[in-house]
Amino acid sequence: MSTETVESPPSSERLLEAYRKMRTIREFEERLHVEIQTGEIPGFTHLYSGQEAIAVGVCEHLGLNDYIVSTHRGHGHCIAKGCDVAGMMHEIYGRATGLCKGKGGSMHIADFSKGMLGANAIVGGGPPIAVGAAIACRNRGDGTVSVAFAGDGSCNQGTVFEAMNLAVVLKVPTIFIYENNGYSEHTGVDYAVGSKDIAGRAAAFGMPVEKVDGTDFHAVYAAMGRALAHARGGHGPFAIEAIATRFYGHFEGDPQLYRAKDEVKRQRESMDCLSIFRRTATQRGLSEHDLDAIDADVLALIDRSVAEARQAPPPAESELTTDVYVAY
Ligand SMILES: Cc1ncc(C[n+]2csc(CCOP(=O)(O)OP(=O)(O)O)c2C)c(N)n1
Ligand SMILES: [Mg+2]
Repeated sequence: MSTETVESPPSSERLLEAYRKMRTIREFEERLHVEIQTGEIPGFTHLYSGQEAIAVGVCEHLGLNDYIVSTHRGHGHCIAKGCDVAGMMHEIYGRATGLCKGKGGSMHIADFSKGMLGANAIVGGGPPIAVGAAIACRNRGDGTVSVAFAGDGSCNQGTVFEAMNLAVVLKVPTIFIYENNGYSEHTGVDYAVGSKDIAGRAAAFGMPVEKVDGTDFHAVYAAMGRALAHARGGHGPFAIEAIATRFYGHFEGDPQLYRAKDEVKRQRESMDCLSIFRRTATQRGLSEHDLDAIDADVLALIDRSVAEARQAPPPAESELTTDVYVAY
């Protein structure tokens, strides 16, 4: 029987799985960045590249029955929670074979069978949903939790304040993950966040908080272990502020005139969670050979997913008005 607890350091198997997920997110995004320029992908797309250690450090702790609620920058959260990568690619291409039958696309992708309750185009829209899900978790009494991913921009939204307050008052197992990537659209955190202390805002509602380096998988994983022990133990919500950066613009096509000329280049050199992970991988018992093999597998998976998505049919016209309401 495994003696692994939420607070144990990750096993080698888990580290390899975490690396696979982070690499999958990265290659998924790098490939989308290229494919979007062909004009074949409809709708708006926000890339997660650079923030992979956050989604994976958090979700590696979660089971199938735990919930996550995502943001408009949701591909990484989906992959980390175990959504089918090809199904996601088909969805983003708007194909009938996609996770949401091609009707959701990048910003409304969801897979309830994996506990992924949806991306969300409303900034600050996720935390209230996560608190609702956590009420269900608590009522079932099965130890499950919900996680709300939210950007630094959402920390100025009233919905997030209300959700945090309610989570504390009702003592429900929600873990709020503030992903501080330095920008809300084109506005810097330094300008837009009055207190400059995002985690401190969550603390003010009466929950424990931690601030971590979001480019370090191990730091995120350890903090999430402590958050989960707290939430699963019936002690109520917990918040983590994870600091990282995004390697692309706010949306695909953003000219990024608000960033210094070589900012992204410097960040790719010093804040790449995959390079940071690989730097200490051998000391943690992983082999370069295994990591290289994962890289090759992932590239093949992404190639296959794109090729198949291109060939797949769009939703039929007769499907236009189905799936508008949930059937109970
Ligand atoms: C309620 C609401 N206000 C404004 C917007 C427009 N908008 C879309 S994304 C975004 C920035 C969000 O920034 P952040 O929360 O930091 O997430 P990031 O894009 O950095 O991942 C804004 C203002 C929106 N979608 N919803
Ligand atoms: Mg942001």
